[in-house]
Amino acid sequence: MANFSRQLSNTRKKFSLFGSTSQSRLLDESIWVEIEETLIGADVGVAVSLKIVEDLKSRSKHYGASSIRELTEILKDQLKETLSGFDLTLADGGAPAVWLFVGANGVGKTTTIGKLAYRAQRSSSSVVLAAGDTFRAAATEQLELWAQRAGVHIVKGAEGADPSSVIFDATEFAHARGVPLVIADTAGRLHTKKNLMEELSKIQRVAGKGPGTVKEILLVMDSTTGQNGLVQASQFAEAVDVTGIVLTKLDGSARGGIIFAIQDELGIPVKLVGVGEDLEDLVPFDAGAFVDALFETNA
Ligand SMILES: Nc1nc2c(ncn2[C@@H]2O[C@H](COP(=O)(O)OP(=O)(O)O)[C@@H](O)[C@H]2O)c(=O)[nH]1
Ligand SMILES: [Mg+2]
Repeated sequence: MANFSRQLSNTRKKFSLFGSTSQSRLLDESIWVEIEETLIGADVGVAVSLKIVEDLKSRSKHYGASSIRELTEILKDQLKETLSGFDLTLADGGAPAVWLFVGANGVGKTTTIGKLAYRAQRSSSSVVLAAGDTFRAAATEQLELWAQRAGVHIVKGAEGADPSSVIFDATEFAHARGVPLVIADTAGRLHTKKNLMEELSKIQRVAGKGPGTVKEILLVMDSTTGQNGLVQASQFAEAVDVTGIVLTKLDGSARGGIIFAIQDELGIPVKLVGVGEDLEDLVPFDAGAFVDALFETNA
C-alpha cells in the first residue's frame, strides 16, 4: 500500500517516547506509566491502552526485554495484533451490490465516493453513483462533478427528494445496464437527531428492496475529531449495519491513534483511509504498514 510515512508525521510525534533518542534507555518502573500516558495521549483510547500495557509488561518479562528498543519491537507486534483479524475487503455480489456511505457533515463522504469512482474507472470496472444527499442541490452538483471527472454514471433526484427512492432508482438503473456496483451518497447528519437516524435505517431497507443488495455500509469518520467521533460512530452503528469505517484526513491529523480505539471499542474495521483531497488520496488500510510508520525513527 501507499507509504503512510509522510501522512502520519503528526501522529508519529505523539509516539516520540519510542524515538531514536530513547531507544537505548534502560527500563525502570516509571516506563509503564509513561507508555500508558503516551498511548492515551495519542488517542489510542483508555481501555485499549491499559490492556496493551498490561500485556506488554508480561510479554517483556517473558522475553527479558531490557531497553526501549526491545520493548518497542514487542509493542509493535502487539499493536499489529490488536488491528488484525478483520476482513478488510469491500464486498461485491448482488445485481448490483450497493455501498452506502453514512456519517456526519463534512467528514469526507462525497470526496471518498469520488475517489472510489475514479479507482473503479481506472480498473475498468463500471459503477453508478447515487446522489442520495438530496438535502441541498449543491450536494448533488458536487457528486456530479466527481462523476464527470471519473467518467461514471450518476442517478440524481430533485432537491428535497426522498433519498431512499433516489438510491432505489440507481439500483434499477444499474441492474438494467448490468453495472455491478452502486455507490450511494447520503446527507451528513447529527447522530443525536432521531428522525434523521431513522431515515438512514429506511435507506438501508429500501436500497435492498429492488435488484440491489446492500453489501457495505461505510461510516466515514474525520480523524481530526478524535474520541468524540467514537460516540457519533456508535450511534450510527445502532441505526444501520455498519460494515466498515473510512477514516479521512489522516494527512495532517495528529490523531491517527484513534484507529485502535475504533476497532477495539466498536468492533468495526477501518477499511479505507483518506490521506488528502486528490483523486488518488484513498488507500486500503494496512495494519502492518500503519504501525511501522508510527514508529519510524528517521522519517
Ligand atoms: N486533507 C484531507 N481533506 C479531505 C479528505 N477527505 C475529504 N476532505 C475534505 O473535507 C471536506 C469535506 O468533504 P466532503 O466530501 O464534502 O464531506 P461530506 O460532507 O462528508 O460529503 C472537503 O473540503 C474535502 O476536500 C482527506 O482525506 N484529507
Ligand atoms: Mg457530501
